[in-house]
Amino acid sequence: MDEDGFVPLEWSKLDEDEMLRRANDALIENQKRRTTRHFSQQPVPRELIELAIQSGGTAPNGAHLQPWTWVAISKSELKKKIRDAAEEEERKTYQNRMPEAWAEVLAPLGTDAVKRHLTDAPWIVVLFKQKKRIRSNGEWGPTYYATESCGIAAGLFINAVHRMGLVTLTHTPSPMKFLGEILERPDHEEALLVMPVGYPDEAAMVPDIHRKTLDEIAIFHED
Ligand code: IYR
Repeated sequence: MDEDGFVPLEWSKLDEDEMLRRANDALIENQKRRTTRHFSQQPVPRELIELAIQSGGTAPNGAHLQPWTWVAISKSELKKKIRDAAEEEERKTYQNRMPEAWAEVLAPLGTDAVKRHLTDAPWIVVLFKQKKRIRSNGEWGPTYYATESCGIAAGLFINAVHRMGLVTLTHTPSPMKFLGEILERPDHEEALLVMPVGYPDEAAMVPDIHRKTLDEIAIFHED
């Protein structure tokens, strides 16, 4: 291939033993990741957050429009404002808006309307999805598969945070409109996820839950 705008793929072959070793290592490492609600207030250098965001930004995404904006907040006053607004919405959700079918599956996870992690964690990263973008002709155009793209990006971000020895929690206050208002994001950006990042508290706890087995999550069709 010698088409304009293309460069050779940088790729090197691994032998099968090495592939298996790496696949196992990745699984073992990923199995250690847990979501905790208990964060230490110990500071985390901005550089680590920058690196995690850059990992998130490597995600495959619709038409390579990279339809995400990551807002990283360590400013205490702003974290408090976000916590207050999130708790106000969440109180309504937990008290009035949450159907029984939802409450029953959340109960074992110990979630509630108190969002201490939003002020305990040294950083909160809010991921916004860009619903529109400026075309090369200067007009507004749509983005494509922006939700899927941001979902993949969040996964890579979460993985990067885990690999650097920190913890995060995917918090989804609902509705999330207040985040765009507080963080002064334009209307074409929609908040998708709030991810506090930091060290776990020394006494951090996690629910005693288990992941589904391969047989429970996968179906293979082979020759
Ligand atoms: N958004 C609420 C409720 C919540 C919903 C699900 I689905 C969870 O897995 C966890 C919590 C909250 O953040 O508490």
